[in-house]
Amino acid sequence: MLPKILLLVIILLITVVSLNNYSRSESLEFIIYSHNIRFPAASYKRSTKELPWSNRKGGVIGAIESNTSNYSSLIGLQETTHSQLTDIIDGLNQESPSWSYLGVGRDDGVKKGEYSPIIYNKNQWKVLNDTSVWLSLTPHKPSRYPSANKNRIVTLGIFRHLKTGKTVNYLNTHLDHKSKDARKYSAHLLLDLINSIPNDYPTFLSGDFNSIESDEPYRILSKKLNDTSKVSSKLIGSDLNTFSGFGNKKRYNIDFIWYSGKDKCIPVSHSVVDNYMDNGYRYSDHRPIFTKFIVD
Ligand SMILES: *[C@@H]1O[C@H](CO)[C@@H](O)[C@H](O)[C@H]1NC(C)=O
Ligand SMILES: *[C@@H]1O[C@H](CO)[C@@H](O)[C@H](O)[C@H]1NC(C)=O
Ligand SMILES: *[C@@H]1O[C@H](CO)[C@@H](O)[C@H](O)[C@H]1NC(C)=O
Ligand SMILES: *[C@@H]1O[C@H](CO)[C@@H](O)[C@H](O)[C@H]1NC(C)=O
Ligand SMILES: CC(=O)N[C@H]1CO[C@H](CO)[C@@H](O)[C@@H]1O
Repeated sequence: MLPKILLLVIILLITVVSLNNYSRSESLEFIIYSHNIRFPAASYKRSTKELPWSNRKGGVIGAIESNTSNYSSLIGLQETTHSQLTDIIDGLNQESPSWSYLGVGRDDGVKKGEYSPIIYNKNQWKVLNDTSVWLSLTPHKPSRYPSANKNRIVTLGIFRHLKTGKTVNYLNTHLDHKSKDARKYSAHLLLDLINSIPNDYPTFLSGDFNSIESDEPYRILSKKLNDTSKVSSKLIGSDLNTFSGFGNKKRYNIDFIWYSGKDKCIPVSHSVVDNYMDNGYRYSDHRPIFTKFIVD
């Protein structure tokens, strides 16, 4: 008699524990935000409508704050020097002193040159892995692909979301603006890097790809990843071109957010944010983009 009761009690316990587990497996609703903020160009290098960084930074920080504050978020920037990164982290930390970043300067692997940083809130995420890889033939040290104009880098972070326990892989990058060959090589390298991540969690890749949809890097990436501007249920924005220039002449769509997550990951909406400040000047020559995801 006793063993039967014991068995019943054990079954009951297991049921209670697994129901409890089930109710706790909350999905993660979060934002990937990406923006090429334009390096702080010296006055002789600025275009006519381009204001100095000191006059643009409020717009860059304000856009991050207003567009990401409703959800947990991971923020990928491009063309970001160390001093710009310091300004942005300081700006965000005025609201809550919990913002930090991953990434290194692409010229020396420390602070020199532009970063492709990932900015995150320590109250939302725990960093499980922080890796910087150069888009070159020697990816583990500061270096340049032979035909590229600059050193190019990708920042990879693996993040655990504290509240839901969900894990995501996130990469942020900026491909070369001059060399077609370097961009193609970089697209393959990015896919190889994604393939080498030793887990099955959803993976996100954002950046300025200096490539439009009909270019080869886009086609290479789209064989393995989904472009959220194509597959999200909702597309938000009055001008969907991500590159605006500081004037109003040039328009291209070269910034993308990609993901691979199959049925575990739903892109709910994709937004292209206006880049004008109240004074009629733009805070960057690119518009920020962001995708809201649900991860199960
Ligand atoms: C409950 O969740 C924990 C952690 O996710 C897991 O290790 C454990 O096996 C689960 N228990 C049951 C009964 O599903
Ligand atoms: C954040 O939530 C507020 C209140 O619901 C809403 O007005 C605002 O548009 C939301 N912001 C974004 C970027 O969705
Ligand atoms: C981070 O991930 C990279 C690439 O998968 C791996 O080589 C490295 O050992 C990892 N580092 C840590 C600290 O887990
Ligand atoms: C891309 O999206 C489709 C649905 O729109 C989905 O079936 C497919 O698994 C996704 N691919 C990846 C790599 O996540
Ligand atoms: C929906 C929303 O709040 N969008 C904001 C994103 O950031 C820009 C720039 O600050 C705002 O103008 C938008 O209102």
